[in-house]
Amino acid sequence: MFKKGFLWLGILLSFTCLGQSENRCPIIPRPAHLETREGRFVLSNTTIVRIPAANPELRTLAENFIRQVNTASGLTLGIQSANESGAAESVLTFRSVGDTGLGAEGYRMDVTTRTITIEAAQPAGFFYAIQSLYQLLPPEIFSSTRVSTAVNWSVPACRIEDQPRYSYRGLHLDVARHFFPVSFIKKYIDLLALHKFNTFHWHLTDDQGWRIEIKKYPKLTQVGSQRQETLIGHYYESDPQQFDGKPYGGFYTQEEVREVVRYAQSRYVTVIPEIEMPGHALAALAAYPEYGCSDGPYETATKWGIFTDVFCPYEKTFTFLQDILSEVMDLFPGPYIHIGGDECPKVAWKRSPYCQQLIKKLKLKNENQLQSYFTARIDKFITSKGRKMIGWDEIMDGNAPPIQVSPSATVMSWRGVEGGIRAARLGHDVIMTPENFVYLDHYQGDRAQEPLAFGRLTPLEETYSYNPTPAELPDRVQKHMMGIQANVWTEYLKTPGQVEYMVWPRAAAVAEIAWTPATQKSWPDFTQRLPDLFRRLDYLQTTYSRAYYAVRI
Ligand code: TNX
Repeated sequence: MFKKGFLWLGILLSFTCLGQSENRCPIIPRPAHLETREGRFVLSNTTIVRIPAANPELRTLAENFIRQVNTASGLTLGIQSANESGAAESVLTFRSVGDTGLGAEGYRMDVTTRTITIEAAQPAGFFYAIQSLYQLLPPEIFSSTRVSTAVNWSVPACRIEDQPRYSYRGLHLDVARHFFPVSFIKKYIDLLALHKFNTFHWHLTDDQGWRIEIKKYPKLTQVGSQRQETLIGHYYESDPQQFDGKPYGGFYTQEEVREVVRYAQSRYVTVIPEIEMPGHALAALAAYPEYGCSDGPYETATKWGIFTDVFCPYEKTFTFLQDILSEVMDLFPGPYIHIGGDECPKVAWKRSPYCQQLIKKLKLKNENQLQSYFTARIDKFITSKGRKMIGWDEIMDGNAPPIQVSPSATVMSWRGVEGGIRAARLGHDVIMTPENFVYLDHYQGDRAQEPLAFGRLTPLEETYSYNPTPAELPDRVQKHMMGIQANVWTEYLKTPGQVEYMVWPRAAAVAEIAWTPATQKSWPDFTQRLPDLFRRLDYLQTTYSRAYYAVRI
């Protein structure tokens, strides 16, 4: 009797486990609330996608979903508007509701064996529901051609209520050190949207290249987008310096920029352009030397690092930069304009009689304050156009009387977390992007095994462990923490494949920090969903790193 009891318990347990392993929901980022149920919803040729009448935005979302499903599976899912009649056995319903209680990006999804019902208040919510639905389907769903093997095109029955932890969820890409074509930028945006990021930070200018066409100043791209050759190998270690000896260049036309912005918009991604000032400006100075403190000549940098030639705060420089920003604001409709502000050496300003006089005239204490003055003027200009300025945390370095950086400036905290916390205490909105956790140009595994990368080791688990708003931060600080962003600097990343290798899977860890409530975040659970991510990336023809399986530190 006792033995029989054990036998039944064993059978029952193995069934439950089987059920669980069949009905896994390997969504990244993990939803805020997820309940699995028994059974599966099977897609078939009789499945109908039912959408609200007269809602073109939802119709487009549904049609895109159907196109992808039909392409990969060879099925012929149909679409039906809510006002059309007709019964269907298996239905995926999009229901637009006034208020889900889950915010503008939230959604509810109910999957039974016969129906899938998605409810959201805004199109972005439907978009995120669809990204979850893709990830509940087999990874073959991401194939760009019809899959020839037998696949069970089904979704585990479950109930999801989802909404993001942070309103700002960003991924950055430096296209100045190395240039990447529009086709790759679009693929990058696709992947970030799939993981529910809503911001793409496009680092468009730096010492080594100016990558955006500005009509009023054509030399910025004619001269500044080109360099003579590129340093290969580490620049800060003792290796003998080597150059590849090849001219290098590239830039985006304004038409291409508009195309990227539109493409991102249709995936609910805002693009933030970054125009670096006053430092990281050599490529611009190579084109227009009159805006530097000496007469030049300057050359677009061929090495990596920080350069002492920066914009000089002449009146004519402000005019030049404001003209540039005006064109930039025409191209990028989003609320934010990023003006860099990082790593601006003060050597040239110290030597310049003009700067020294200006410091006296404005009663400033030092050159750091001169940078704050510079930033404050640019901020005023951007704000006057109805936009918001973002800068790296150095924009706060000279923030002391008589200079007050306007509290409307948003700060990206990259040199650790303290700068961000300090700025938030002063009432600035802050985006956390600390280099020790979310710099994806750092090594992710054993240096001996990994391709050349920047600085320290930041393995997947360390990235995953980051919490931008730990409970001990006071509420008045927390409320200014808008979210998180991972940065991808490309000194050592020449090809799309090399970029992807550094980004995935660490960006997936960042996505989970950005979206999933702290209580639902779980490293062991995340690692169980990794193989699913890798299979999806395989079908998406995206390179990724398996360093996690090798690193044990
Ligand atoms: C610092 S992060 C920089 C970049 C470099 C990066 C390398 C930041 C705002 N500035 O210019 O590419 O380090 O990790």
